[in-house]
Amino acid sequence: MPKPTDLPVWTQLQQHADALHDQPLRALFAADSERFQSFSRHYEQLLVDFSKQRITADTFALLQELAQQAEVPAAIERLFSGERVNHTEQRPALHMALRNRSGGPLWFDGQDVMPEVHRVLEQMHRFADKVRSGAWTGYTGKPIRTVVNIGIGGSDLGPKLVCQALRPYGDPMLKMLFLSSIDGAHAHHILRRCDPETTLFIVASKTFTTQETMTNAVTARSWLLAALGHEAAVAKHFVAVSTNLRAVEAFGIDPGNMFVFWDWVGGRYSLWSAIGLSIMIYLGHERFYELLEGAHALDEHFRHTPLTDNLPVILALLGVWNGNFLGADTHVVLVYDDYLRSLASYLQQLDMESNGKSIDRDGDPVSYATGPVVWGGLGNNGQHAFYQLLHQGTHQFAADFLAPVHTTDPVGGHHSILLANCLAQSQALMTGRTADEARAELSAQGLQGEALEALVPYKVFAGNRCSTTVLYQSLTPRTLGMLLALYEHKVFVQGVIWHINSFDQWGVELGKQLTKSILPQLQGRAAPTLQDSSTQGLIDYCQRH
Ligand code: G6Q
Repeated sequence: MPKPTDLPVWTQLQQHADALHDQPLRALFAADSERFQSFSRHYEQLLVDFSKQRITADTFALLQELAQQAEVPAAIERLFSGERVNHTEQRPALHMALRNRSGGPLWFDGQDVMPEVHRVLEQMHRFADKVRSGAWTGYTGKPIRTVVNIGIGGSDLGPKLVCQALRPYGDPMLKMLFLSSIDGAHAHHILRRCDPETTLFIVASKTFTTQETMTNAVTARSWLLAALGHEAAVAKHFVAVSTNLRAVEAFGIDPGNMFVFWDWVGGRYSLWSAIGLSIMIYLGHERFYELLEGAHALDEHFRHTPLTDNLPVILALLGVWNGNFLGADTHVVLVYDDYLRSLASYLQQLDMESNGKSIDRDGDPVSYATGPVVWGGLGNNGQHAFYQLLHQGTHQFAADFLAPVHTTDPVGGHHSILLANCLAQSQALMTGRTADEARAELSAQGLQGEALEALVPYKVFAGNRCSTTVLYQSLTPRTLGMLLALYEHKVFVQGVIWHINSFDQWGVELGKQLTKSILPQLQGRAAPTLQDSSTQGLIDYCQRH
């Protein structure tokens, strides 16, 4: 696979970006009344409007050419055919198998992985049904009322996002809690909300060695045993989700209460696997399958749709255009949907852990920007907080607005006001306000002369800030599955173009190793080893105080 900067089209895009510099978005809209039709695409319940991106028909054609020259279609086929696309760990990335609802096979190393996927799905299905119906009881015979997922990173963010997002579909009798941080305050506050007799802990860890998860699991087990007084209670209140059978047994969880997944599922791509057990318990198996079906529909779209209409490919190309040619180094996710309040954090991991890389697939340092800083949150709240920077700050950014056309909670006129805010913000970012417009507005408010002129510069909005708007008709399990798969594949395509491996995460290792050398010192169990003076100073301060 080629390096992007070696592709002829890369230079053409640079020249094109320079030429486009003087054409504001406003002018592009004024010149073409069909701009929305040209630069928006539908797929099932999704509408993706990218007409507020700084592109022309030429830009779009050049970006398509970039995808061709970067051999994106061949890379998609390699992904789906189970090649070891994660070359540094010698693994495929076959999360699409977890939601493959076609009945057809998906292969890895000459073996169809689907029978195993179905086996575990059925095991989850049986277990989830028992918990939901009350047939599975705690040690003292009471039904489960609280489910605590203990996991971190990929073993936390996905299940938490989906349970929050699909709350209207969840069992109102079940309280869903997510324990992730090593901060004892998190365990303390979660356990305070649990009744040991009716709580089920799901220890979710691919490796079953993660310090935070194992420490929280041990704490939860001690808490349970202190309350219920018998080791046998563990089997009724703890289940495990992992790829590591030995570690699960060593922890004391009955292998019969273990749900497996496989090395070819990356942590941040794992909510579709047994890591989604909490989701299935909360929503029930039918809704969980609908979530998988939505993601599968998007997988099919991604695999079979020509590049010009292929939503993940389009989003990926726009990200590359903004990041590598227009100078945007952050990507802000602005969500007008309270149920998706954790989406920005979820996408932050998906994108930044996948594409926050600076060594390419040949082992060479890259000479171009790769994954952006991803941030954001609830858009309407953000308007009263950080949007100032978006409208009048000095940073270049790209934005995604997301909103549902229909709300699940029709309360008075709230939803149209919410949508109006969403649409107004992307419009304001795009059009801005000229000095003449600011002057006219101030004058209409009764200001004149020097007082008016002094305020004008502050009232000007440069505009020309680009965004994509993703509307979905309503947030169902199916649409959520589609949305998440949309972003997964976008991230993959960008990794292909940037010639990096989106499926490893070596960058998280060093801090873990250093923690192990600092901890014994902090606990006073070891003599000081050779730390730098800052780290040693901080250790000493903690010990003194
Ligand atoms: C995700 C990462 C990371 C991982 C956590 C938890 O892609 O690998 O976020 O999910 O570190 O790991 P375990 O599931 O092994 O506990």
